[in-house]
Amino acid sequence: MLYKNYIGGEWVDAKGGGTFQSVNPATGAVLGDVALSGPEDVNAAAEAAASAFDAWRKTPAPKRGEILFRAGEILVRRKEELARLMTQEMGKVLKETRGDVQEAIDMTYYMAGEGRRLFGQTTPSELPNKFAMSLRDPIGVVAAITPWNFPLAIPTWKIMPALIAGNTVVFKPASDTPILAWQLASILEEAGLPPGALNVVFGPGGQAGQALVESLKVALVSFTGSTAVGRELGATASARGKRVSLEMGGKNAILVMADADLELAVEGIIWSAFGTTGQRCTAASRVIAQRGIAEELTQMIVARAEKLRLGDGLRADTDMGPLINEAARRKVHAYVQVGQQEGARLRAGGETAETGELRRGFFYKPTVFAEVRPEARLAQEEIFGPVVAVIPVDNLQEAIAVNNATGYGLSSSLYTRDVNQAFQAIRDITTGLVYINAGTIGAEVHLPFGGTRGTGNGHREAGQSALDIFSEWKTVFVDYSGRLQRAQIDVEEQKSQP
Ligand code: UN1
Repeated sequence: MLYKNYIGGEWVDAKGGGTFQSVNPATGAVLGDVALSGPEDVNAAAEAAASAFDAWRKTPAPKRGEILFRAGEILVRRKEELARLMTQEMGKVLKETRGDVQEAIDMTYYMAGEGRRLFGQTTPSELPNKFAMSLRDPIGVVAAITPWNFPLAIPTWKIMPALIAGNTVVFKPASDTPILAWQLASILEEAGLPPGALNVVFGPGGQAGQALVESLKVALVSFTGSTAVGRELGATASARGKRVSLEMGGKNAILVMADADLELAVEGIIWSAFGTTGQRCTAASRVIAQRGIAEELTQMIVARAEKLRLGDGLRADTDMGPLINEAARRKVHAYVQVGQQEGARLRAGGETAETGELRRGFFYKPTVFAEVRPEARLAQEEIFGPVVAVIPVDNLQEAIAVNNATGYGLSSSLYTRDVNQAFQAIRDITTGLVYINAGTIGAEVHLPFGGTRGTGNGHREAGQSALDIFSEWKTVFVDYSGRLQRAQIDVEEQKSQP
């Protein structure tokens, strides 16, 4: 099947006629051909979004919400089918792709409900016979540029709040997962979204993404992906005066204190480090362990990591799927070599997994390094694969200092039974997400999501904060006094009157 672009409510070929393939990373099977878009296609999509904007912003927000509710219902009905398709397109195991679809459902329903809220403020004016309030206005055409690791969830984090706030959207999904993006667009079409409110262009970032960020029709760029690409897109967009929201890399840590429930901590570590094959921006790639228990904890992690079954995520007995592509596998292996050169001790994995059926996919063994120095590249740079580095420290203060000392700031977790230590950590950790006695992954859609330092640029997706990205505050004063009232000045004069 050929998956076409969706522009102005029509499914259309790329203007240049080119296509690329979507491939199953576990088996190498080709799943479909996809329109390969260039600047012309992107401009047509941005044009369609701009034309649809006026009617969409004037559609009452509760009506916009009804369309989102219907989309949510379709997602619910098709959950299992979409999860299976997602496992085939990006490799993560079925229970995780079900979670991804569920996150998309949750976000869609949550933002549908916002159609009847979108609250502003009303507040007394400082002057008599004057009314003051704030309203949310849409911004215009939103470019949503999304990664492949959450092929449905992350697009909904951007598209649903953008739409409910009255913006129109050009969606450029990662070229590793176009089919799930196509499905999302067709679900919104079926739900009754008017033509042009959402447009989709497929293709690699270098061509399609770049043109989108440069388009004069686009008012806002919302990007999730690598820090290197995000910074570049952000600079291009900012130079053109666009609003930019960036959600980028992570180097997340799980801090384990000597008093912690180690069994529980290991559960959290295995799930956070090797879930999605370590390909989450929230993945735990560092374990910062108090010295007394560091070796015991490492042994427990190694024992569990070695038992993980690699394979096709569609199989019920698979624990960990492949990496997304060969380039990703090469990058992971290069970091393993860096770790060894840096003197870290390789305790598990460290090589591709190529026995039997695994030869067909991009598999890499769950990898554990021990005695890693906090400043080592292995402990500082985002690997985006199944590699975890154990860093020994003396106490909580040192653990927090090591945790905070990277160029990223997304998620941290602390395992302890000591409530005082837990609250100290909550106070002193400088990442956007903090978990106590849970791993680094597991964000919920109605709370702010995002990070500090190289992870973001100060915005938070999800929760109410998502609406702040996708709307502009308009402050309104209505003076019904029938005379000129001067704010600040007349107040002073009233005070000085006897
Ligand atoms: C991401 O990895 O880009 O908390 C997002 C989590 C998920 C979202 C991750 N709910 O890991």
